[in-house]
Amino acid sequence: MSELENLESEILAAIAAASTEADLEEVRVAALGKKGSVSEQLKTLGKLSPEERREMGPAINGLKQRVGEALGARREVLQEAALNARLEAERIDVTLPLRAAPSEAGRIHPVSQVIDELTAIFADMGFSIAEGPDVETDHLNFTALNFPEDHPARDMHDTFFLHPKEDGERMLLRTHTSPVQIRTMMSQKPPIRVITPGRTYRCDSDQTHTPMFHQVEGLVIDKGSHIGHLKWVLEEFCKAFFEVDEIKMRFRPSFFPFTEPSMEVDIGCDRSGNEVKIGEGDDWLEILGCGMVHPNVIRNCGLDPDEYQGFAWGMGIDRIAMLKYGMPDLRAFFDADVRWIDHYGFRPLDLPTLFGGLSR
Ligand code: 2NL
Repeated sequence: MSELENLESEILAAIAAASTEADLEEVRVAALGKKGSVSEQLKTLGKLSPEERREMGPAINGLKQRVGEALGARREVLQEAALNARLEAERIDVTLPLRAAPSEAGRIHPVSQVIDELTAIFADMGFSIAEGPDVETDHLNFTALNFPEDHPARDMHDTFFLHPKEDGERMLLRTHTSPVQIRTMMSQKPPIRVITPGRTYRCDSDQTHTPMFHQVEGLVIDKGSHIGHLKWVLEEFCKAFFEVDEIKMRFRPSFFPFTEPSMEVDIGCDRSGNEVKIGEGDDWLEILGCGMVHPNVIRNCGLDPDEYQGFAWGMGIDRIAMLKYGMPDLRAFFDADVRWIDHYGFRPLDLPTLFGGLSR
């Protein structure tokens, strides 16, 4: 075999062996590049005699052309193989379900859900929502509510106090939402119908108590409001909230400094199974406290107790949320565990309404 034939078979073998376009490019440079083996052969033509050149010229150029064609053919094969491999690797199943958008994947905390439900129920009865600051004065949290100076609830052990201000006044974290209702009575003329959902704080932490918890209170002040109205409002609320047609309620005498008379309210329930069922059975469950607003409280807000009277109630939102949605552990409410909120949370666009259903 001549030198040229040897070179040609070597190059064609290298082309056939190249398995990627990058390998093939190396073969091309080694053969047809400036210093490539075929190019070096072409350079020898200048030194040959005219006769030799007439023979070798077409032979080397023929080699160059065949190598070029082989490179082109191999490149096409490799390109097609690369494309097929990519199509195979990037294959997608367009029939798979979509991943949820962030607005779909987010969840509403059960406490927020219950506040929205309470809002829907009481708005329907003509109540407004009132809100106030978490940091309150001793006067609005205790004194205006007829707590005596030495009442145990004012104790350091139950109430979070802030450092005293320069004038000596000690602010505190509200222990109930009642100061919001005091503010409402001081700033609005009756008739008053408000509910006050919000955060409240007590120095208490165990299985069933967290230092921050949620409360909702209700207040009605008018000239002729009486205990019969109170009973009706609470019955309608309980039926709507627990989404049952009938519910048994029991009013027991109790004591709060800010109401007279004061009552605690139990609802009928069934505890025979694993969970508490509301609206059936022969057991009782305490869910709220209430009463007729004490005349001292009405007077402390600048209203005449001989002209105006009313009723109020209060209950724990976290507790009724646990009851309604069967969540066994209060502390999980504030752990910010995404697995818990995925399980117990509510869809962001399913707003509770009386016509659409509170919890569906
Ligand atoms: C309970 C009991 C109650 C009130 C809260 C209230 C507010 C004002 C005047 C009179 Cl401004 N009363 N609120 C009344 C009775 C009971 O809460 O057990 N809460 C968890």
